[in-house]
Amino acid sequence: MRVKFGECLVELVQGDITSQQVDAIVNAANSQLAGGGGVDGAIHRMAGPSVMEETDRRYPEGCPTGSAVASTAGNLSAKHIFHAVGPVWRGGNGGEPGQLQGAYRRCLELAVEHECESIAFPAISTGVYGYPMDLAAEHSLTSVRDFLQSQGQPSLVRFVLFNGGAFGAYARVLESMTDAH
Ligand code: AR6
Repeated sequence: MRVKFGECLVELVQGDITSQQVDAIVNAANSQLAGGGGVDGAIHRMAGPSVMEETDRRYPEGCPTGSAVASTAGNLSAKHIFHAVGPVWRGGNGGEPGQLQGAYRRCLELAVEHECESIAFPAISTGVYGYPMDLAAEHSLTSVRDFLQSQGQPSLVRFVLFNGGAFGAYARVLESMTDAH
């Protein structure tokens, strides 16, 4: 599914984020940048050890929740990895929506700073961190739409959803945004 916001395209695909041909791939990291399972495990396995060496050296303090930091992409075909730290879901009253939106926004800022035309996101926080998929779809797509409407770049934002349930949740929200605008 593809929707245009001004000159920018938002695209939903079902698949594996590590195989995307884009300028920047976003990792769903933890605030220690310590690696782990899910997207984080898959990205570090495919990228190779140079990426963890780089984040250890450049970001010894890690990265706060709701933000992101950049590294090179090792063996991946992308030029950059943006390591984004989404919130752990604790019921929704602990500032989780703002933190999730902040993580997406910071990645888009990094994309502009690094002159990326295309960026691929996973559904940050919806795995181990337990963010409900339908709310994650709404909050992340709102953040991306608002950024694209105000900044007019990057040209392509792709969400890579791992299964049909995630794809359906994102598609429903994106569809409702096209009705509205
Ligand atoms: N490509 C695309 N999506 C994927 C892939 C993949 N290869 N693998 C899993 N997903 P998670 P989080 C989906 O748990 O919730 C790690 O241990 C998955 O189905 O990767 O932000 C980190 O180190 C889910 O919908 O990230 C952190 O400690 C989504 O990606 C912690 O988990 C995110 O799931 C971060 O948890």
